[in-house]
Amino acid sequence: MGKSKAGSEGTVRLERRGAIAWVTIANPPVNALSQAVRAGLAACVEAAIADPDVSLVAIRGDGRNFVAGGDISEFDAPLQPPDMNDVLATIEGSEKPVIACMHGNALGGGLELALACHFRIATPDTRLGLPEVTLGLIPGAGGTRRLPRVVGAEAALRMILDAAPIAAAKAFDIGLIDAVAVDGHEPVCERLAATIDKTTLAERRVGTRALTEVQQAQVAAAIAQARQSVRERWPWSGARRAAIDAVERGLDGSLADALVQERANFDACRVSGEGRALMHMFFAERAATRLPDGDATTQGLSIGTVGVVGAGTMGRGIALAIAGAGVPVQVFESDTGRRDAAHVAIADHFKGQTERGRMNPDAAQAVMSRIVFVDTIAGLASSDLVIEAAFESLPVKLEIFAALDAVVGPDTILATNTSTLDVDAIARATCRPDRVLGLHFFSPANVMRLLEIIRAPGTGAATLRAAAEFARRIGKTGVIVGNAFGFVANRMIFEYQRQGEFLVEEGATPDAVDRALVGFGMPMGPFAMADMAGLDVAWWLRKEVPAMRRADRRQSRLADLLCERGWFGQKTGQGWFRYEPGGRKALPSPETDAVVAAERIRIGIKPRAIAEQEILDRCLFALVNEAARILEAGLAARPGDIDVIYVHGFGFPRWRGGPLKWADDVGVGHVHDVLRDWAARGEAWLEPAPLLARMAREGVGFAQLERKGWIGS
Ligand code: T1G
Repeated sequence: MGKSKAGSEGTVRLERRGAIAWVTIANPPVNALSQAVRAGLAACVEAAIADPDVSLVAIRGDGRNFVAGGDISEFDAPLQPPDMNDVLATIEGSEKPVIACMHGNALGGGLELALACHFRIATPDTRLGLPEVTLGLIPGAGGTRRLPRVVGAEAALRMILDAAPIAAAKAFDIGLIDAVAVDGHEPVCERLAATIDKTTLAERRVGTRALTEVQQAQVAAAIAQARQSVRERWPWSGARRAAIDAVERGLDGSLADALVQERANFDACRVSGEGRALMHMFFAERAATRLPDGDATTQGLSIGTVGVVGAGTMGRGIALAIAGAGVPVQVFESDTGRRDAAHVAIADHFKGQTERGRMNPDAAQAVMSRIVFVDTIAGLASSDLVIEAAFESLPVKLEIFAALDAVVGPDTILATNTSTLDVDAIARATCRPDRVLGLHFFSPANVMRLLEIIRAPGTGAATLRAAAEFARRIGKTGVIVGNAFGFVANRMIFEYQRQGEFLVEEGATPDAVDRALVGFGMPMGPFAMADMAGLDVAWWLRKEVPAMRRADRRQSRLADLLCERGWFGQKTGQGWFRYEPGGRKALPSPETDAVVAAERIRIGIKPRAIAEQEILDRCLFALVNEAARILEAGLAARPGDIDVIYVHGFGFPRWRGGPLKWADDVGVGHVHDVLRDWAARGEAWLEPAPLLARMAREGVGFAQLERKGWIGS
């Protein structure tokens, strides 16, 4: 599991001002409750309680956050003392009132710390939550015991299962905090220090408090509703089931028993496949735009104004993503008709959003006002970043980049949204190759979070850093990848889909292949996904891009045969599946089956029954094998980057940690052996990549590759 710079150190300061002891947690950047912080917190609270001049202990966080939770990087081993529950027992058992002064993020162990305090206040910006299940964990420091006693079982279970933080105002409404500190923490603490009645402390000790009659009355329904919602929304989430069990056990009985049970459930989650996978994803997402150490010192460029070239589907989607993140964007489109069509399409988009209640009219108007169309490329002259989203033709793009070179400033970053062309060829055609890179958005660009940041050989570190920061700012999950055909996401999906088509040639149906992969956890199967994207897109690529039709690889004609009949998928009502007019439900298509049957005869394949396991092995191990080829070529810096790409780009189940984390769990040796067996049966392209063979030979998993130095070697 990843390590972050947060949590490895951390200190806690104690300073007394008058009768108030201020205990400040300082463990940048998020004040994670590392071992050092837990020890420091215990020492400072004990010292404050022992100080005769102290009448109130106030706990707060340094920097932008209160406390973002337990230190996740410590969870790949048994927790080290001091145990957070012991630290919280000292706080809750104190004879002097302890108040949690929250701001920024108060999440996980941070909120559990606040729940053990006798009073809780938060500035208006505070976000309070127990997001542990997103890590495959459960609250492990009394949250499943204390939260239901403060807000009731129903609200507590909703917070734990949804894992969505709530704002300070909402927290006040449900009784989670005692006050919204609109004028800062100090005035509230000073008032409290002067008026506190120590006799009331006992009832403020939440952990030992009994449920009220009202709270007791809602328990059965709340638990039943919680279990039902997990069955319906998160059937794969063992953590959510474990959290409900802990809450249910903690509703009665002693605090000590409840904490023992909660910790047992927490530890079981911590070592579970789901927990390892989700914690892997947490760190992998944050590492995916990290530059190699040598580049890390490079001062970045700042991106204020952004231009987009092209108002087609991608250009509009990119403009919507940027404007939706609060960044003004100018769109250059030379063709009046396309410019007008874009205006209409954007207005329709927001009309639909407001009519469906997804956006209020004022917010929609604010976003629309950030999108300005210009009719000359000179209109983009003041841009700090220009994203080209024009027709997928190298001559067209070279002409655009030459024109941009002439009008924008010397430090302006020029990005191409190409999905198939050589970013290096485009960069070398400009006078600023160090400021040129690819920003590969996925359609629809205003919805899909993945953004491949394509690093050409000449792309400068400052440019990459600026692009990575820009990706975060517009809510995208950026991943820096190398410049080769298909980059990473499409290169892998091509192999996955090719195996699916081979399986249909050999006897499977599109529906059987899709059902097998949906059963694995994919949101859609390869054939329904292709029908949704439009078969004509890949058809055009196969005709225009030689790399799509390599002679050294088995090719299937099935998709071409469908396209030659004008069957492009959902958009034409017929593709791999059939669709009712205006419908999107994939229905078996006798016409497609007839085309497949005829093709089998033409190529001399006698259809056979194909087991589900074969479908999974060939489609998913093909992904892993292509990823190994990408890593050995150094086109991705780390296996986790590929996991992030595939989870965010194609919905690989996050709770499996992405294809390479999953391959490690399955066993690289097993993956290798299955691929080798298929290669021996004629599937030449399933021959294990040299890197995969080496890993299998030496018993090395993807998680060890960075340390081994085998990436790009
Ligand atoms: N532990 C360790 N490192 C953490 C961390 C954590 N809880 N949270 C963040 N980091 C690192 C992160 O890897 C990155 O490192 C840096 O801090 C900045 O993070 C005991 C068991 C708070 C909303 O799930 O949601 O409490 O890449 O880029 O965008 O019962 O961090 O710089 O080396 O995300 O400003 C529950 C996780 C934990 C919250 C801030 N808490 N964190 O977002 O910064 S389990 C969470 C976040 C727990 C208890 C249970 C976000 C943030 P690096 P960042 P950000």
